[in-house]
Amino acid sequence: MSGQDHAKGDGNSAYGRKSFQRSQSHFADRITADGRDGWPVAAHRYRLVVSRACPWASRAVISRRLLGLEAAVSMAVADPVQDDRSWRFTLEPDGRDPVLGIRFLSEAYDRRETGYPGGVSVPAVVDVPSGRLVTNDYQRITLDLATEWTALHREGAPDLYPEPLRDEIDEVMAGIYADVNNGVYRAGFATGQETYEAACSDVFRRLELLASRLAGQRYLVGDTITEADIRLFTTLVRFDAVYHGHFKCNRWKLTENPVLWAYARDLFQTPGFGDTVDFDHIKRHYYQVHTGINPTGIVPLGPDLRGWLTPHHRQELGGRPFGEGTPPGPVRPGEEVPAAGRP
Ligand SMILES: N[C@@H](CCC(=O)N[C@@H](CS)C(=O)NCC(=O)O)C(=O)O
Repeated sequence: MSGQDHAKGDGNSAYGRKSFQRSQSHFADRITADGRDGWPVAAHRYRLVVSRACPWASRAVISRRLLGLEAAVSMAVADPVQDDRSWRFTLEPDGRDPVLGIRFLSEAYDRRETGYPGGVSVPAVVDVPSGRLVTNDYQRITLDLATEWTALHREGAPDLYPEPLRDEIDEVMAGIYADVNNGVYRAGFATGQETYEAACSDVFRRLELLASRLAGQRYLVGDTITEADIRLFTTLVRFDAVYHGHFKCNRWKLTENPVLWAYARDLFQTPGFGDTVDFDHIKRHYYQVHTGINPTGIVPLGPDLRGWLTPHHRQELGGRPFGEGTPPGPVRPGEEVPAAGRP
């Protein structure tokens, strides 16, 4: 099955002998207010293609909700289980994305570059009129939603990447990326004991540091939600469901770390975060697609999700989740997470 995170550059697959290496996003055009790459910010022009299983894509799903870009940028949700042609629109009744008219995300990649040999990944932003992929640059997409799309933000949208805090946000996010977001993958796909142990240690060392930071402050940087919180949340919310078991990051469970568990619940219960999470998609994707590390494809029944909705008391630390702004309204009709994926 090719539906796996690809490793490029050294010719090894993610399951090769060397340690797991995440590929660079190949299509890195930017959609900007001034349109300098040929892709100007515009309402109803672009379609965000995601999997709710994917932590990198989930960043964009959350940002789109927090910023109120749902009307301006439509969203396609792929089947969490890829086949040998990768991401597909089999959740739609006729197996085709209703806006792009395609059955596989690879068709948008092909229209952009014929014969592109790399992996087909989400998140992907597709130009609706031409059907061409614009970008799959997961590190950039959310920063641009926050800073280039401001003309189309909802009233009361938060500033997720405030100018005066950018150096600090970038520094925190660099550690989160290396040791947490990608660290769990390095542990999960390690094929040698030492590589696994090093990666797993990185994960928990960084999580402990982040827990100390968050013990006395509600959010990672400043006193409002920023891009850094989105990036930590997308790994934490998957932790007990897939990273603890499937990826062997099992020194402790999220639910056993009082600070991070309360922090994650606080965000989960904030409009725009938990209402985008589909635990059913998350579990089926990881356990069924990564057959190299779970050959039976069996999806475990647990964990019990009810704790996600319990009181977190983090408001006692102060903080203003949306700064001067307001929370987003309800999820758009048709974009609700099905009951099977919710706590
Ligand atoms: N674009 C990046 C990151 C995004 C990413 O890894 N997305 C995963 C899902 S979580 C994906 O689409 N993997 C499918 C594949 O690489 O075939 C990459 O190529 O590594």
